[in-house]
Amino acid sequence: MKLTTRSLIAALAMAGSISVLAQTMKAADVHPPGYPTVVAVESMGKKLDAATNGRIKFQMFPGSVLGGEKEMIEQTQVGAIQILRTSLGPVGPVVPEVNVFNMPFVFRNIAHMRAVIDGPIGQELLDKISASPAKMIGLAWMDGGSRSLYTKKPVRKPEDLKGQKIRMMGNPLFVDTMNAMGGNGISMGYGEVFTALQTGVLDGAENNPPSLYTANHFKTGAKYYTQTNHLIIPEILVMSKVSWDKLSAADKALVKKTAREAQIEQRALWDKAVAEYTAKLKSEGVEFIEMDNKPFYDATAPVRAKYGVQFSDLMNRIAAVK
Ligand code: GTR
Repeated sequence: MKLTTRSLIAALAMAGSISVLAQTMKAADVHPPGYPTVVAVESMGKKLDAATNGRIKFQMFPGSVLGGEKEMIEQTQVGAIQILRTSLGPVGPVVPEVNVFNMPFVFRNIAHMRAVIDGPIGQELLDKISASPAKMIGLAWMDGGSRSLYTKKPVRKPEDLKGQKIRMMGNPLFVDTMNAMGGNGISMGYGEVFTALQTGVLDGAENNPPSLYTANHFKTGAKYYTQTNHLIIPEILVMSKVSWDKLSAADKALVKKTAREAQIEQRALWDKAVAEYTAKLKSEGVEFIEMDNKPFYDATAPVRAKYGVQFSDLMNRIAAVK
């Protein structure tokens, strides 16, 4: 039998060593090119390309071109997307254990969230995702800052939210959070929010400054940005288990290493983006409303009680992280 490269590759593939095959992994994100998460994942792809002599590469699909986060999570589960950067919010319905990080005011501030995700609890949650039946491997965390409310009418206290329809990410926990905060929580994909704000289907939404700016939501009249900081949700980089299982042990280690480097790179880019987009929003006339967020914290206590009961030990451990 003549042994051509092609027949050798085919034989190896049949023998299960298919990681020798060059593969371009589809990487997806709802954010546009240039956004910190997109840049960090692209740079991870370049490192993998260089380290494997082109055997593993990423092709980035930014700006929701492959769908919203719910749809992209589903595609990742079946292996149609290989690398996904998503908020942890919409992961909650498929891996309920991660909801501990999705609870309102579970982190005191960004520094606290970072200390938790960088430590053993962060690793435990990544491992829980990988071990769950969701068919996704938790590779690394990314920073999604702190989410606050933006509305067409100024809001300073829970009573001001009465009757206001506020978009929340797809997870019943967030709808309950908004209802507890005084508004009417409406679950909707990120890509639909702009039109819904414009047409009056929504009165507001909530997010961090880079998202508020890059998704143009502030251009719909939702220009009052109330600093509730009610959700500090880390974002996550996951790989489809279907693709992961095809990698050699050495490639798995390389993917994990470069993912961790992407986490570090994204954090630095994120801090710059928050400063830059906060300044841009202000210069576009967005009013940042500083207020006491304790009434919002108090109002969401029943949500922490309802969803947190299954995580009480973990929540104590999170609270104990300095
Ligand atoms: C952004 C986050 C996205 C997405 C979006 C949303 O802050 O980076 O992953 O979750 O919010 O509100 O849907």
